[in-house]
Amino acid sequence: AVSHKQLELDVAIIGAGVGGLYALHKTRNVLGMKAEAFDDAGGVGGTWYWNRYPGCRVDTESTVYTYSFDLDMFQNWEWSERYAKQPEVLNYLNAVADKHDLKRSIHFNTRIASAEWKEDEGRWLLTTTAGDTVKAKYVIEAVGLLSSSYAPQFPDQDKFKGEVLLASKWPDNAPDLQGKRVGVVGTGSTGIQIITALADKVGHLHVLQRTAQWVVPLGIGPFPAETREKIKADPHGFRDWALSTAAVFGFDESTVSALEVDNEERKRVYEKAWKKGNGFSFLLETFSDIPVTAEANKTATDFIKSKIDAIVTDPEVARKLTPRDYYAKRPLAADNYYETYNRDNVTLHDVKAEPIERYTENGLIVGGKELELDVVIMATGFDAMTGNYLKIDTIGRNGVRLKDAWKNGPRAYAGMSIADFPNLLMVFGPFSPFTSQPLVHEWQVDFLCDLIEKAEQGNSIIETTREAQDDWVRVCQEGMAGTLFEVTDSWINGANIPGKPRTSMWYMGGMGNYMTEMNAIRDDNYRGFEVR
Ligand code: NA7
Repeated sequence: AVSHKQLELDVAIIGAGVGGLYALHKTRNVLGMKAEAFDDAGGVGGTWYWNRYPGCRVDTESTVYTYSFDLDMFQNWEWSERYAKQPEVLNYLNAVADKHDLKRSIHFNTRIASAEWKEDEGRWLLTTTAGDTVKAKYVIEAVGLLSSSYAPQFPDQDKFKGEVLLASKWPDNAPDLQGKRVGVVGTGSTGIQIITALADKVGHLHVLQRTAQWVVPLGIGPFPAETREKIKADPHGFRDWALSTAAVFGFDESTVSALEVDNEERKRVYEKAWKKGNGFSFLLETFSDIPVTAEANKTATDFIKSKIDAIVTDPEVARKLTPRDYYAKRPLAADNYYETYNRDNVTLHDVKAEPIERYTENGLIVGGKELELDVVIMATGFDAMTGNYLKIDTIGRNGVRLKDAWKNGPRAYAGMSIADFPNLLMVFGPFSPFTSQPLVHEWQVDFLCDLIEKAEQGNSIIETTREAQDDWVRVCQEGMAGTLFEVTDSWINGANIPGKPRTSMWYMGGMGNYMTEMNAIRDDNYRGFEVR
């Protein structure tokens, strides 16, 4: 018989990405608890471990795509670029893990299959896919917002003699694409990075676009020296300022309506943002109401459309590249995106008009015609926010299953906990603020660790009330209602996954307001969390 390992912990952390690493550091190194982490990857890094596709990089400025807890690293880590490439981000996360000696407490290649609350013991029982068990007082799930890959399959894939690669699980032994005929399915953040990175390397690039998206330049360049100086001089001040903004992208959001200025001023603002680059900056730093009203939104899309028309030489290609949707999905940015379609070796296919039907030996049937391909790259996105939580069969108080509790969409309190699931804590869970990640992960982990410390003074139980959860969800849904994010199909509202309930899953009030609310909750004896 196979003998299974049994482990007893204070804190079990699921995930060794940006959130999980910091949760491990904080609980083990700072609070001195017996804490260990579990990840199905072979190393640290979470999303940065798996996403190794060509062109992969952050499109959030590296100035805020970082931890702040290690002051020395925050001040002195030498990012080479304003938008670090994937190997550099992964290298940074490894360096953090090594410096804080985290890896010895991480079980790699280990997937947690189920989690069950044992009421009589006040413990969670986790079981791995290998059958090993872990008992822990607290479980911190840091499982990733955009980590559960979505990979639709076209019929007859087994007949295809070429290779099909999934961008978000890019294999180390991926074939050399030099000179190859490559098809890219998907034109979200991932697709546009791949397309712009591969166009001048492959033989022919076929872009299989189902829905066009608004894309602005990213503005790749060296890490800005003046920001480096600012962070060095006052790291906490810089961090606190970044957290005080709504989206934590390293700029102050505009408070000016796009409709309160004249045409010329609008053009000046958009032109400046276009030159600077960055999707979030174009959406939020220019004017305050682009994602809020159709009229304001149109001023932004008219501007981007004018760029598409000016850049793309073939009017039919320009037409296909022009979205019909609002500019209210996750905003995209890549340098020379539209320029890429002027290349002779790049062909744009509108697969909404002419669908991808099936594979053949030599490629794909698209719109009834065979497209010969050596490699197909799937950049088809993620079951965002809830996907990874629901992959773990989670059973809370009185046998309540998470998949039933979330049948019509997720329910959670403050983005960090769920009624009926005591001591199950989440880093960036549903109804978290709509922001960039690392600094917000840190903030939530700090909050959760304060909560754990408080629980440790009593009976070690943190139990979110249904009432607090209902209130939080209602406030979040009211905040989302009426925004264009709600009515525009994307992973933000679950519309990208067939059959997934389409709901709001975000706190839309911004990080600054979120912290104010959370601090008030803490001062009110952790209202809603019922620490016993
Ligand atoms: P996204 O933004 O969800 O994009 C996925 C793309 O894949 C999008 O263009 C989809 O078209 C396309 N897609 C999905 N299924 C199909 C099928 N069956 N046929 C053709 N095309 C399809 O995912 P990304 O990975 O690019 O980015 C996700 C986030 O990760 C990103 O926002 C960053 O925050 C990091 P659709 O629009 O659904 O028609």
